[in-house]
Amino acid sequence: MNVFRTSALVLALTSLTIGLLSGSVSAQTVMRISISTGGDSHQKVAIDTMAREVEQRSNGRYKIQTYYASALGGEREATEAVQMGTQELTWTSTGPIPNFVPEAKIFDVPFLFRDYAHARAVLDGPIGQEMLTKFDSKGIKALAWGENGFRHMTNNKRPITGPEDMKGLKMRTMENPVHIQAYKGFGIIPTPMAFGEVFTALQQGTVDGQENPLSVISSNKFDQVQKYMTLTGHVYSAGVFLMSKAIFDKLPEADKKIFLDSAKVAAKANRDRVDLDEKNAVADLTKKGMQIIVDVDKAKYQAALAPVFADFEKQFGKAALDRIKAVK
Ligand code: EAX
Repeated sequence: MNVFRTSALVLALTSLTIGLLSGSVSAQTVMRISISTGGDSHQKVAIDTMAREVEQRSNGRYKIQTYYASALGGEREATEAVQMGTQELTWTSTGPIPNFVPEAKIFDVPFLFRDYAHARAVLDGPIGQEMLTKFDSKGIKALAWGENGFRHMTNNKRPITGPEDMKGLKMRTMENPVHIQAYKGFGIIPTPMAFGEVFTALQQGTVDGQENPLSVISSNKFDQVQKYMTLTGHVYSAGVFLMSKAIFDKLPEADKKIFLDSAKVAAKANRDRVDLDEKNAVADLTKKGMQIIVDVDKAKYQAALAPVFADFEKQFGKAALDRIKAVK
């Protein structure tokens, strides 16, 4: 029996070697990509599409393993791993990005983007494309902008009918300095935390609430741990496909194009799923028991942030903010 096994193994190894040398069997490069959100989500669509597109376009020369629900760490850890080259790819919201590319934090300014069409036009236009190049010097290749969505306030204490209702609420925030400064402007007590800890923190009452897009709230079942939501849409949360620059730079030109083109296709699928969630999530979450305030006077929330906006104009320059607002 052993003789038979040994000769079969030798035969297999020999044919593999011949295949590899003749190019008829190409070696497969395995890579990993991760997201922080669990469940059937817009972020899952993003990385599943990325994996499928790269494998198909490379005829299987690249295999991308997909990891969900912070399995490879939170967004900040995953971005650090990509920067160090210990992880090849990740999809992340721009939440932790200011820690890597400070210039990108302008996109986190509350009420900067009018709606999805405006946000996508900015990101896909000169301003957004130029911003992608700012990742290069940080050891990160930003392949394409994805989308997390407009963020809304949820909590367990009380319905938020206006900015005054947020005073004193202990809210989980992303590890994002622009968000933290803005939410303090509402009188919120901010608690920065990686996404993987949020559900438990809400369940245990460590924090009163959090803020996230409908797609995230829905796919992570926050209706089970949050009673009230107000569709404040106070921040547009972009997503971004990141790759280790060291690994990207070593790719043959044709393969670089495969990764860039695949990320663009994945970004479209990502945005399409956000559009779908935006249509369905409010009715679905209401059915599951959340009390949702839909008619929101955003001007009131913007007025409450006037002092913070004055500081953001100093931080980013009024011209830079106006340039984004002026995009049609
Ligand atoms: O998966 O950390 C956050 O709130 C971000 O929105 C993250 O993408 C959620």
